[in-house]
Amino acid sequence: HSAFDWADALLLDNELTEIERSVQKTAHDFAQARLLPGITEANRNGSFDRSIMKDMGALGLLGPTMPEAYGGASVSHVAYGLVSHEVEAVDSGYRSALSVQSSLVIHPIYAYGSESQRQKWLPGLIAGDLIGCFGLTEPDHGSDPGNMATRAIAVEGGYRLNGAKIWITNSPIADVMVVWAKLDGIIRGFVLERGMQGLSTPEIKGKLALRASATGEIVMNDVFVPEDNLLPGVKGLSGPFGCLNKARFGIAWGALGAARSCWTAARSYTLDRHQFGRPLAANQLIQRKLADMQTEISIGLQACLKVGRLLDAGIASPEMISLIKRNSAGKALDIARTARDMHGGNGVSDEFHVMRHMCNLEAVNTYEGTHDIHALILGRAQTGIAAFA
Ligand code: TGC
Ligand code: FAD
Repeated sequence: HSAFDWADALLLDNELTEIERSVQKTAHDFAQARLLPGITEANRNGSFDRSIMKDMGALGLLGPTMPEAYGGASVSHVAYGLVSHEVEAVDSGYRSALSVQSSLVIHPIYAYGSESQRQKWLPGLIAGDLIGCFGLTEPDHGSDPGNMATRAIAVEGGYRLNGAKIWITNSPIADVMVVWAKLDGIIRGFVLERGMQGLSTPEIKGKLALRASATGEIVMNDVFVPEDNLLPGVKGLSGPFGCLNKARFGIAWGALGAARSCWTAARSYTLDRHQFGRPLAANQLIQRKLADMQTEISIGLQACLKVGRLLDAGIASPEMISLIKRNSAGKALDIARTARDMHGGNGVSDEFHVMRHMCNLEAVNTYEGTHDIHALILGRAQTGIAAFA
């Protein structure tokens, strides 16, 4: 038999292609060298440095599955998942910025946009010169976006939009905003640009999660949007949900990156720290916690890999993505809470990182469909009964 690698118990690395391994290494080295050193200060100050997006773009980490014709790296969904995993190992806020840009802005412009819209926005977004955001959630419609109140009406040369989106990652710093609104009762996607009259993006202050990510509103007061900024290729809820499928897939990989950091931190800490004359790690209770973390992360990543291969083969279903998003986010949150506990008093200090991950994962468990909403999606799929309402 071969030796057991505790850090990669089920040999995920063996399943990757050469290209995927090299993308993972690029993302890992970038995250550790460029993101990790500043994260504690950024989290304390609640600040996001927009040059991070340019640096990600320069390495091909934004919209990595996009064709080369638009500046993309044209790599697999698994490679995209690995990028999310490595970036979120440092902070879920940085992975949020990457997810929104890649899955919620670049993807819809590519999948639903005209050729001229692709040419206009994709190269800048993929390079990180432009920052995008995605407005679906509203103050009164979060889990139930189908009942959104934002309206578009047709006017000479385009549309007028009225409404408000809330909890929007990157809205305060975004140059372009993919906004979903009802036009004659049907949900359509519009690309708004900073500077349009009547458009504002106030920042949300006082967050106790994802502090290193900018979050805000998109307030639209009679905003005129030219005809050229309507995404022609999609109508109805399947538009925003088609984007969410991609983002939720990346989050499933990402949350386990945060979990991995918490697990390995708890392992190192309990090996180093002595109480009662021996390492904490010598205790059965501690080892059991480490074994549970290793098990959930290893199994969870195999599920992400499986769904990634199915996505690349074009045969993944949205329910599979709900299953892994829910599993990864929920398990990662449990792991982060346990790792925080295993660090004792030091665990509440930001210098040890685990509590920051724990707070972030509360939001990760909520956004992109809450843990319970994904349970209801899976419940509907197996009973045929929609329990939402
Ligand atoms: P339902 O009847 O289920 O479906 C309506 C139409 O949509 C289609 N559809 C999908 N299409 C593609 N992919 C999916 N996953 C789809 N799910 C549904 C469906 O086929 C149907 O199409 P058609 O053509 O027949 O009309 O709609 P419902 O209103 O009953 O939906 C229920 C529910 C709960 C599943 C859905 O509303 C839901 O998923 N809610 C959660 C909302 C959510 O996830 N919001 C995320 C906002 S973005 C965000 O959080 C970004 S944070 C990112 C970061 O910072 O990293
Ligand atoms: P609600 O829908 O009000 O849910 C509250 C609680 O009720 C939850 O526990 C939920 O599970 C439960 N619940 C709701 N309906 C049911 C039901 N039928 N049965 C049982 N339980 C139910 N949105 C965007 O559009 N773009 C973004 O970029 C974005 N970024 C975000 C960033 C952050 C930091 C956060 C926190 C959120 C972000 N969101 C974004 C919004 C996010 O998607 C929503 O918060 C999420 O979908 C939940 O909606 P809600 O907050 O209105 O909660």
